[in-house]
Amino acid sequence: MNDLPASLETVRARFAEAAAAASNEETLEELRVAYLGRSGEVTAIRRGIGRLPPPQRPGAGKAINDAVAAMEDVLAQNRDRLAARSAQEALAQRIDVTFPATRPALGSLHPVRRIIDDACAYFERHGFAIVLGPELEPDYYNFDALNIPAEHPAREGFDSFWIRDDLLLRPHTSPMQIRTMQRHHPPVAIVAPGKCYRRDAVDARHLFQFHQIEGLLVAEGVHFGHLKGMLDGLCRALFGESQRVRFRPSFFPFTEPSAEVDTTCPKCRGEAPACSMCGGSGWIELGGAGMVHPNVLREVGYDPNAVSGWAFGFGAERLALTRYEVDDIRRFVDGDVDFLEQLGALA
Ligand code: FA5
Repeated sequence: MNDLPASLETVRARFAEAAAAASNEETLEELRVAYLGRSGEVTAIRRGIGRLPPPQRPGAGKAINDAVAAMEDVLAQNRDRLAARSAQEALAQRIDVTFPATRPALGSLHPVRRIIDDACAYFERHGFAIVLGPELEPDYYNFDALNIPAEHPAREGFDSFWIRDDLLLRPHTSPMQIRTMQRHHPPVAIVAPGKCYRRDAVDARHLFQFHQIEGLLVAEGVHFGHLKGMLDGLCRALFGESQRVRFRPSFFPFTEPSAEVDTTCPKCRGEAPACSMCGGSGWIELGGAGMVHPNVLREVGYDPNAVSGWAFGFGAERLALTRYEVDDIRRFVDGDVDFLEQLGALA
């Protein structure tokens, strides 16, 4: 035990080196047990004191106590080091709940969808039901039942994409008049929105696939004034209170009398001779309308002497063009997200 200070110093240095290399609390604890525990190295040295001559014992005891105190300091310092490191790691991984979040892109309803919803909501408020029908229709529903017999020239305007000899993609939503009346006794009050197809060349006013909103009211004593009132109200609900509606005489085989319905050009209100929306006329055409033809009522088993009705069919894209003052219908289908976002912001 004469070299006690030297061997204590070696043990202490080894211990300090191992403690500095420890990467977690468990390793530090293992070191403490291996050096300072009941069977640890320093404890074994302490046990040797008893074999020393009595005068040397106090000095040896003090040297060992000093070494143990120094090693406990080393342990404490390394515990602090590890605790500081894990606090720093936790800070690095911390989720800052006060940090402004990245807003997910929510999108918005397509302007055509929105105008269809708004038109339907207007009619629902007046007690109409919303009905949907097939986009592929037999020519019976598209033509014959609508008073357009084979070889009738009106078929040409509605010519569409034929899937079979007797089946085509519907060119208008008017077949829903027949389907509704065949299923229900009068009175009926429905709105039928949906896709339509025509082999029209695509330009600023035409698409080959577009949407129409069909309306039908049949009951006792229904007259043209009711139609005018409802469509006037629709335009004011969709475009604003100052909006006006104009009816021009027209022809549809399934209505008599028939009319084309126009609404005030929202862009120039008739005051710009070179207006890009209405061409200077001051009016935008929305679609056709009229009193349901007696032949159509008879076809579905209704008595034209007992009930009368009106119907209309508006182009939904034309409504959206009018509301958003867009001058080219193709803007609605060319997938330009910036354009759609601008209109979405006008919701
Ligand atoms: C009809 O389709 C009739 N079924 C409307 C009707 C219903 C009249 C009930 C009487 C009673 P028309 O072919 O005019 O009518 O079309 C109506 C509207 O659909 C047009 O005014 C226009 O707004 C829209 N439309 C027609 N073709 C296209 C197209 N290629 N692209 C975009 N919109 C169109």
